[in-house]
Amino acid sequence: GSKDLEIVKTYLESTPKDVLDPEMFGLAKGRNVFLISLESVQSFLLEKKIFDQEITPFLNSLMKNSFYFDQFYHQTGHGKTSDAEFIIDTMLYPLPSGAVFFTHSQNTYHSIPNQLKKNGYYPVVLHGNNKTFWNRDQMYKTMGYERFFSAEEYDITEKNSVGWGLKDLPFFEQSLDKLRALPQPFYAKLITLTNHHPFELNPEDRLLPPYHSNSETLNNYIETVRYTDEALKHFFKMIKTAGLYDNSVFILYGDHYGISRKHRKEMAEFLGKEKLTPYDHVQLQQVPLIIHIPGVKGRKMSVVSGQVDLKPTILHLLGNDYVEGLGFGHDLFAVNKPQFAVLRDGSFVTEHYVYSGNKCYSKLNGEKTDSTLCEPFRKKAQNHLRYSDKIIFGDLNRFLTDEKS
Ligand code: GP9
Ligand code: MN
Repeated sequence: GSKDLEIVKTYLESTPKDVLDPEMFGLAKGRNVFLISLESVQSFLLEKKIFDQEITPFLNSLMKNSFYFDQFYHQTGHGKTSDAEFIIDTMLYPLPSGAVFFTHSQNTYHSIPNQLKKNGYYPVVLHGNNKTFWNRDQMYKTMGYERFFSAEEYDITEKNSVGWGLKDLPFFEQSLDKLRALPQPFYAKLITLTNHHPFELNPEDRLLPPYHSNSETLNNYIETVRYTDEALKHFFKMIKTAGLYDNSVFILYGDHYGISRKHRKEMAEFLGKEKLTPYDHVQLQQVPLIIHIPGVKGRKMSVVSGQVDLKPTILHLLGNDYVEGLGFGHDLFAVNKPQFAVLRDGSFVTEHYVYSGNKCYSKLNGEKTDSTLCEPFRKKAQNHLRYSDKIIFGDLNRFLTDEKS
């Protein structure tokens, strides 16, 4: 136990500390937080048109008034949505196999909610699925959430459901009623659902002309992403009407990919490429990250980063100069943010390289390059994953005190 703790601590202490941007530190202090999980939304659809129509018109316009990260990667494994939640709340990686929400729900985690409660925040989760899915009811208690509004607290009918359940628009509508009744400031995680494989949608919710590739999955995906985008547009309107907009901060992220490798032929066609290489596959793991702070203009942030970086970013934005717990993230606004994202399968991205399947690619043009150029980063990637696994398997966070060290 404690020997591993020393090894991990020594490693973490050997890495450079975040040099915070004073303009960003505490910028959203005391505001409500809307953390919105965009089910299966990948970045390749952003700012893209089919038949001359935008697929994500609302997100595209929101991005223009936000901090928008165009090199942000998901880092999930078998635990899918729950892995994304885990990474964000703990700045740890998910496990090499299985879902940490199931296997390690009794560990100690210095999660975002656990730390924010000390700032007077009220952390909640809202999601229109059964509370036991991904063992959420257990894990959310461990993570320090005060309330979990799950399917049983929503009015779910045949009419307002499709595919996996409650459609995103009625989900947002009913969620707003619940949010209005909460103590403020709240930290609310809202998990969308309609854009989930196999991407079913009612005819009246289809807002784009049908796309015709040989992949029914891709065709449907484009429509459901468009639907979720529309639901978000309405949600923002409702939030403004409710008077909750100005004193809040909005963080929207894609949880993981929606289109698997199986559809690479149709994806290549969609992207106008001859074929997709392992380099392209890694680049397709980019998911949206939009941090919208009403009253702040924002800008495009081209920093190689991943979900693990969200915890320090959120805590710093809310005015915490200390981030509790052992973990691997770096503030996305830090002046010295390392340009680095490792995926759970060991692939990684740096400022100049993309590494996948034992091959090193130039990030600029996707061509194979001398693998010794990737070597130092490969070691770093392995260390991150290995030490993160040690922390989870050994429940090492339980040995830390809550106090600043
Ligand atoms: C289910 C939702 C989707 O509650 O989170 O789960 P996923 O299959 O994407 O992990
Ligand atoms: Mn998901």
